[in-house]
Amino acid sequence: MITLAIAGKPNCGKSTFFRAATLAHAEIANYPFTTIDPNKGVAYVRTPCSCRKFGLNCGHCNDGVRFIPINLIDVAGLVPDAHKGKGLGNQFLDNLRQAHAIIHIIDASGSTDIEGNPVEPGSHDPHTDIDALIYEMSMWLYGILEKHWSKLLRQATSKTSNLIKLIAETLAGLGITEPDIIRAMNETGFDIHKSDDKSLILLSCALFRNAKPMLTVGNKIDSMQKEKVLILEKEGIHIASAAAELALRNADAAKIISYIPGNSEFAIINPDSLNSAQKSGLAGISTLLKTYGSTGVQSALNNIVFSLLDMIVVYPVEDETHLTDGKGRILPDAFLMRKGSNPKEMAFQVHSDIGNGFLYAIDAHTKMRVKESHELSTGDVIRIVSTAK
Ligand SMILES: Nc1nc2c(ncn2[C@@H]2O[C@H](COP(=O)(O)OP(=O)(O)OP(=O)(O)O)[C@@H](O)[C@H]2O)c(=O)[nH]1
Ligand SMILES: [Mg+2]
Repeated sequence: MITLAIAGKPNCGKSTFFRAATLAHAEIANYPFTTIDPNKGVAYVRTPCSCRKFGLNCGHCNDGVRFIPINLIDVAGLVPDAHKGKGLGNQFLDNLRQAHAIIHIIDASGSTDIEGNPVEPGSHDPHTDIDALIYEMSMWLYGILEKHWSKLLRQATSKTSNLIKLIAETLAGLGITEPDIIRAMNETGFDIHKSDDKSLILLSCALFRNAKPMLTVGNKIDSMQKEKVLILEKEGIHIASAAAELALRNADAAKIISYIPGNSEFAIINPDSLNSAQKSGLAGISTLLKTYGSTGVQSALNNIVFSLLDMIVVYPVEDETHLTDGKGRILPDAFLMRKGSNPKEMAFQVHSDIGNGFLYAIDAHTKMRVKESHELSTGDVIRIVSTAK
């Protein structure tokens, strides 16, 4: 399953974002290092369900909106020099190992300093937090690489191809692959014969960038002037209010409102049951939704999975006429796969036996056979025919 890690300096709203996205418990408070041990939970990406294209109601979506699970990890805050052990040190950076991508939360309202201490709103420039986090993560990776560097160079016997393999073996636990290393070497003009500290640091930065795509999320927009939020958005920062999303999801869970995550509106179920604080809270969030289109939490998750990680959604079925599995359930599974995946890879995602016994596949839209090498598209419903049951 895809895993995303939420990272950022202390007190920027990581746990609030995590709770809003998962409804799992996580401590939230206005001081640094509230979170020490990572919180882990299940969040969802949102996609139009393919059942509607067939005029069906699968029973696994919310009015045609399908939610597909992903893992989310909320880690401890990261302060300058964390890679040298400052703050909670770099132990939690290890939590990033398993992440396919990183959600970098910044406090866009500028109401916390670089170490997460509350300051006068607007007095801290959130842009500085972006570079600080990238620097810490890159230096952490550099630290790992540097520890092994002289041994790796010796074993590589001056051959770049050997070195690439050896680095990949050393960093395999971080999800860093040979193509990541080749790209990073090309980007930085790495030369095995001139590898000094500086070139190794540059390589580490590029490696991190390639291996762990990152979306910067400017949080706390509910406490900011619209003009300032729009400037950040223009700069390519994804804007969000995790607090607003958390309030909406909690109110939906309590049946106070009806809200589908990612929507630009919600409905109050019983207006007479609300006290005045609830009424004004919801009115404020309603204005925020009208102003920015959504709270930005769901769209952040979607953006990472579908844009940065380039995933598509495909649905395996056993019966391409009724779109059912062996138990008669309509489109019970929705898989996230890398763009460019083919039916045989999809068969392996269902089960390794199904993949090994792959014969051919049928596209439920066209009812035609598709080749093992056919590139799948998002929304495809595919029957896999395999010798394995
Ligand atoms: N106004 C506003 N406040 C928020 C938002 N998200 C979080 N906060 C507040 O920011 C403070 C820190 O929130 P947390 O979620 O605990 O932050 P964190 O990044 O997990 O903090 P650490 O675990 O200490 O690193 C709390 O007072 C939250 O209520 C938001 O979207 N808007
Ligand atoms: Mg926290």
